[in-house]
Amino acid sequence: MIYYQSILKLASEKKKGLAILIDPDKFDVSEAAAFLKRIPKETTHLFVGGSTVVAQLTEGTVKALKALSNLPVILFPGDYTQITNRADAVLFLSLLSGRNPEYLVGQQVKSVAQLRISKLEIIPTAYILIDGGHESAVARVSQTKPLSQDDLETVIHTALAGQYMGAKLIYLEAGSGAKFSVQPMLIRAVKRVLNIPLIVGGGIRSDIQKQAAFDAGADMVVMGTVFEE
Ligand code: 1GP
Repeated sequence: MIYYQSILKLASEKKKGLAILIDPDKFDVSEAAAFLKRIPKETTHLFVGGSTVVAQLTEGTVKALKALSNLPVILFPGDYTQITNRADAVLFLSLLSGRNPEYLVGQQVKSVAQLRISKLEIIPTAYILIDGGHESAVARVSQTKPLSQDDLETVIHTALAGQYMGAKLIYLEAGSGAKFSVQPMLIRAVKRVLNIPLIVGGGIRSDIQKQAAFDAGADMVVMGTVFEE
């Protein structure tokens, strides 16, 4: 688990991870080199995935990124067709905020035929959708509702359920392009009860928002839309 260990190390040394999310649907591979020059120097990981991506696009995007960058490329798949052996690792997501069996375990079972013959590092991740003030693609595609930012208890219990079930990471997601990112108070409350790293993403567009998430206890922040634009 070298990629997971590197995230654990960041968290244990109180260093912060910054993942730039690349949605193959919105990414021009011929611009990959220019894109990589523009992302922040403190970037630690590249995440690749999206809610509605065509399979071949993921493969081409990962190939281009691996050729041009030494950063770890981690799949953040919207469904099992987005898995490609060319990446380094995969966040093995279970959408614990929802009650749609397809995204709790169905997609995971469908992914096994490919995963079991690949060298991808598999990182079990509890994925929790939080209301970001918009209709997110995750909610639309998964047909699930996000948890309210005000319902601290449910968010905390969902994150802990993930940890008790063996997740290695908790991902609080406000949804790509969220109007409101996950509030620092919520990040702080979740981080306080966890003993695994916490990833936060969705609607984080500025250094100030990013720093606020870090200060509240996020071990890694994910930013996508702001760099897509
Ligand atoms: C979405 O958390 C990520 O899955 C990133 O969101 O595109 O809003 O940065 P943004």
